[in-house]
Amino acid sequence: MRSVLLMLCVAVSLEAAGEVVVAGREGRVSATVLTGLDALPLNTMHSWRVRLVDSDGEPLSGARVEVGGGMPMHDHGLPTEPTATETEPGEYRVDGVRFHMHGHWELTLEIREGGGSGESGDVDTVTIKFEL
Ligand SMILES: [Cu+2]
Repeated sequence: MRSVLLMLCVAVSLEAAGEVVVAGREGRVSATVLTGLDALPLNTMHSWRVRLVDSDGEPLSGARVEVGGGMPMHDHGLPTEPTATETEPGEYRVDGVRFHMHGHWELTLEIREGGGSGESGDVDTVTIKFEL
């Protein structure tokens, strides 16, 4: 099982204008990072913009997105607790992002069904990998 999971590596491809498309681990969601990953600021609070679509390419609206991540090689998480807010259908703004050192980082979006409270189904997890 573990080897299967490892083979389902996140596919990252470059799109036009520095946009990066990352497929979710389960293949149910695709995230387009609209914020240029090649010009991220160091030690500065900033926001990301991410567009989420479902497997049919339709905007994924109303999802609850939990943001995590860190530096896996340093075994530490993010120095802040970013939050995601939907600004238009399928487009989410991640606020409160700050990276405090150069190196290899990952930002993880755990995407769950929105609406209602309490338990709701996991939809997919997107891991965005980049160098700072
Ligand atoms: Cu580190």
